[in-house]
Amino acid sequence: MSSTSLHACARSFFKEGKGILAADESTKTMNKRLRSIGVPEEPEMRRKYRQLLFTAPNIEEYLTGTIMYDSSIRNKTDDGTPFVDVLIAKGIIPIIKVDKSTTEHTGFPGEVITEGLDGLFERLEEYYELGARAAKWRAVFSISENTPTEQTILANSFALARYAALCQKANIVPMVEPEVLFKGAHSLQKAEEVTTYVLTKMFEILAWYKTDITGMILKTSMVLAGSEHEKESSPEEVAAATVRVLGSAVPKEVGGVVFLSGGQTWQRATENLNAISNLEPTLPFPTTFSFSRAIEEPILEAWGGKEENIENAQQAMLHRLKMNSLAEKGEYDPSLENG
Ligand code: 5MM
Repeated sequence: MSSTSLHACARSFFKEGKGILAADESTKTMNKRLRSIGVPEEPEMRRKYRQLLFTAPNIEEYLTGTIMYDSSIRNKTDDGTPFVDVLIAKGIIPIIKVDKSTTEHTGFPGEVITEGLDGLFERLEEYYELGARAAKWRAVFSISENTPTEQTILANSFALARYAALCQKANIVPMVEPEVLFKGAHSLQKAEEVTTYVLTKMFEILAWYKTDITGMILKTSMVLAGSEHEKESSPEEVAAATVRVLGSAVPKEVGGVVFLSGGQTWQRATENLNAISNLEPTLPFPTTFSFSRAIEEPILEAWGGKEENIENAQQAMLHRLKMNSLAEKGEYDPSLENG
């Protein structure tokens, strides 16, 4: 695919009032979610849960894409329809998680490195055939007195660059996700410094490695004080810091930027997204949401693994999507949560 087509494909994920659902939990993470609601950790329960999400009526009003895990992109509904066909029929573009998770970064205590490059091009070719038009790779950075180290930032950035180059060769838009963790006692200012540094380095390496910045999407953390910091950042503070970081560290020609929720409550994630959207016109690229936990927590709770709760769970999903859709337009008001 030409650079122009990759850019057009990246841009097609950004439509007013729409975002991306991150339903790409690995088996381990999905089992943790099922365990939290007392549901057996079985392949069939994971399939039923994904079926509930992908078949929920009217989600296409709020979604341009859904990130899937390897098992889901191959899975089917009760009547044998592949999940990807269900999504494509609704105009929702399948995105595939292609990293193979993180492992200890030897020599750098407390830090992790993302794996999954071996055989990646062949996997991407297969995913393209299965219907994926974008692929996601997540690197993780934690903030502490001594982290993230330069070595962890560089090693992860080189892996992100190689993955992005392979995606583009396979006509797939890379969604590069350098997540700076919310967990920790760091201040908002520290989060801003670290996120600016990580993004600047990563984009330097992506450019040096000759990847096409116009044909990729950045998936990033919002900039906020750590979960254990004495003071919770206000939406206005989060928005100002996030927009400053994006404005200074992200090349203006990038295809677009999406936000992860990172373990914030669903309400905070929506409020912060809303505040960011109000400042977004100052940025040279489009932005939207790509939440997992901040969309899925209320759905899992409403479902509880019971057949008779599916409709309620799908309504909970639609409600969260609608709230985030409003936030994407800067029109969210917490009073709408009950209305
Ligand atoms: C759904 O979680 C994704 C996969 O994580 P694991 O490999 O740990 O199972 C994750 O990459 C997700 O897409 C993003 O981090 C955004 O999720 P949140 O919950 O932060 O919005």
